[in-house]
Amino acid sequence: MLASPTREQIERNYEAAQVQYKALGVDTDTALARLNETPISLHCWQGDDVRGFEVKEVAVGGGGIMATGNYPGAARNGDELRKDAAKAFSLIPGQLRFNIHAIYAETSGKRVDRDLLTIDHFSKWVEWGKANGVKLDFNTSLFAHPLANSGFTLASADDKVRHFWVRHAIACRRIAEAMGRAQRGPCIINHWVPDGAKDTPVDRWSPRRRLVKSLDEIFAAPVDRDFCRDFVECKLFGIGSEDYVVGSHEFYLGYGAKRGINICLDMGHFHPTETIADKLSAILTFSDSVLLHVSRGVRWDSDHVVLLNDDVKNVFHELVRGHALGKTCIALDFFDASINRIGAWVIGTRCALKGILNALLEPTGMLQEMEAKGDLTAKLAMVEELKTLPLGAVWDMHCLKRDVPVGPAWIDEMKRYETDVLRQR
Ligand code: RNT
Ligand code: ZN
Repeated sequence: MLASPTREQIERNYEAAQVQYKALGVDTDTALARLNETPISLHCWQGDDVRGFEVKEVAVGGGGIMATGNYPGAARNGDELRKDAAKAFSLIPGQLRFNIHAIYAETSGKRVDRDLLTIDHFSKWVEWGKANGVKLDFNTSLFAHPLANSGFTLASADDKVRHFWVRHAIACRRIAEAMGRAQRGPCIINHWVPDGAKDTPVDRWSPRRRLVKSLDEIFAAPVDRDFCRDFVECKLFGIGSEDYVVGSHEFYLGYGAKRGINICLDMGHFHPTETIADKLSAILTFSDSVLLHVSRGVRWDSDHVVLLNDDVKNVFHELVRGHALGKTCIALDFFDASINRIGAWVIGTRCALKGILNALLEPTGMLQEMEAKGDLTAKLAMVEELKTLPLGAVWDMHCLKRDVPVGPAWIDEMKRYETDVLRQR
């Protein structure tokens, strides 16, 4: 058993922390209330290594993304995935949403191609969401399909291929709209398109023109945007698209600005030393909303489990400092098949939440005043002093209040579930 603090210790530590933060003008209770109002969307694809439940004649991979590892216990169907997600949810405090990819349709053993998917194929997800008070988000799946093998989907020069994927994306928007109606609130739908080339394409222009055409066709389909809220996600490179990705950052920034579609920023989709924190104030000066894929790039991979690192802290600092938390849809995007998959969800989500809390506990007004007065030394010194304040004591109180394990106690619960459920699969 991993030792966790007792209730008395948690309360005592919280009271001491409260005094320390109060001295800086920060109210810890207010910070916790705001944290609790901030939803995070957990990605279904961590539970089964982005495999999905499609009935296929042959397994097809690709699309520039890949989960590596063979840790036992991946979910094999919707019931297992829902059960695993519920276990993860029980170990994470706060309002959680669940983010479904189109390949997680449940078609009762029938082969239904992606352009023919409807809300009926997601009825189990909708029922589960309703029964558990979990709102759903959605994604088009333009990979791991014979018509994606060429490396081009919506930007394909083959009209048959391009039309197929346009029909798929429109079908997905209708599904998102129906999910939104069922949950009486928006369903966030993300459009990520893997199209690109491995090496030195000499025509970078035509695929981009075709992607514009496809996106225009997709967004022209009438859906109620109160329920279906679209975002487009850029990328710098993928496996097999190292040299060129059609939907690059500049492409979607331009497309979004011109067409009034908001963009998704994945933290792993930029140059290794480029971070998204500085992009938020620029983008949100012009857009009313942004979707975040909280992720962690490591060298060539963009999808390691999220940790409480400076990148995560800085993203949430920017959002809180800019009063932009409410304009931001926060989702997670990573997949690691080399560790317990529930553990991956819980580590990543708890770290993202700690990142938000860390930002909410900042005496931003005080720092901004120092900066405005030109006292840059004091500002820098304060920024560093703040780093060792007792964030953990406030976080523990949050877990206690929300009735989820405090400290490392969740690791024991995860292990128990692994023995009882995952290793029996
Ligand atoms: C891929 C994108 C995309 C996917 C998911 C599965 O590079 O980040 O968001 O990870 O849609
Ligand atoms: Zn992503």
